[in-house]
Amino acid sequence: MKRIMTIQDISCVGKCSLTVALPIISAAGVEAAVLPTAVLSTHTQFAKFTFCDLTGEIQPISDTLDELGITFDAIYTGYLGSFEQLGLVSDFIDRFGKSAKVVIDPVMADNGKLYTGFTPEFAKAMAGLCGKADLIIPNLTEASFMLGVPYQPDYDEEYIKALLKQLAGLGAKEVALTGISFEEDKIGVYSYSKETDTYAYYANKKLPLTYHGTGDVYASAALGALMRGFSTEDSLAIAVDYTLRCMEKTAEDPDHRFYGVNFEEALPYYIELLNR
Ligand code: PXL
Repeated sequence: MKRIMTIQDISCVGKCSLTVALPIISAAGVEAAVLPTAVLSTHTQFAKFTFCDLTGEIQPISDTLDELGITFDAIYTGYLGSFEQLGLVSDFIDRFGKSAKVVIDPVMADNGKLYTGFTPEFAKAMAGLCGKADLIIPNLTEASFMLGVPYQPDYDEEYIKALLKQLAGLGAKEVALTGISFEEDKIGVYSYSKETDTYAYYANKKLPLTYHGTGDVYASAALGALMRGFSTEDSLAIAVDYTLRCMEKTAEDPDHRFYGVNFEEALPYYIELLNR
């Protein structure tokens, strides 16, 4: 059984980061080890939240796991809260990443805006960390901030391809841009592989809705599929289909929470996709 390490916060309520990554990766039949970077009462999109920083735990946990000889098949990072954490995660990748696939979701921003607490300087530092990845999974806003270019929601295919090449210039072997749409009723992922110098695009239905937490669901589902042996292209496509189903389940539920998607009800479909 594969074992991955995911490094991100735990938001007690909010259906994001670790509370999403753990169940999805477990459903893929992959052991999910966690390195929590902070404990928040909720994610930062709520009107108020507590934030307990666990930066000081990263090094001792890393040292102890290393001394025990524990290794990982992948390292998957999501929301990281400070420059210091970026440095510690970079050290973690140096230590455990040689035989592990490194997947970085540079969670920082969406819809043209940085999330509360992030700055353009942080985005530049995150871009540095992305240089160590095998695969990065930003959305268009995160990509724009990391490259220091204006957020351009009106794009064409040439623009996306050029952006992907610039992102690959940060150092990652493969780059996937999420939330890319060229037709009103379709949305998906555009990816680029430096090794083969090839692009891929996969899209499914675009719902006239947006929900919080879909980025974390997407990256976790892609990681689970990668660990199950699917190619990057197929893993990114499986994650598109699963994320759409999560959104559909949410839209069907008149009592759905405002802060996340009903990813739990779509887990059987995810497992079905992985077993095809
Ligand atoms: O879903 C991304 C995310 C993860 N963790 C925390 C967040 C957010 C987005 O706002 O605030 C704490």
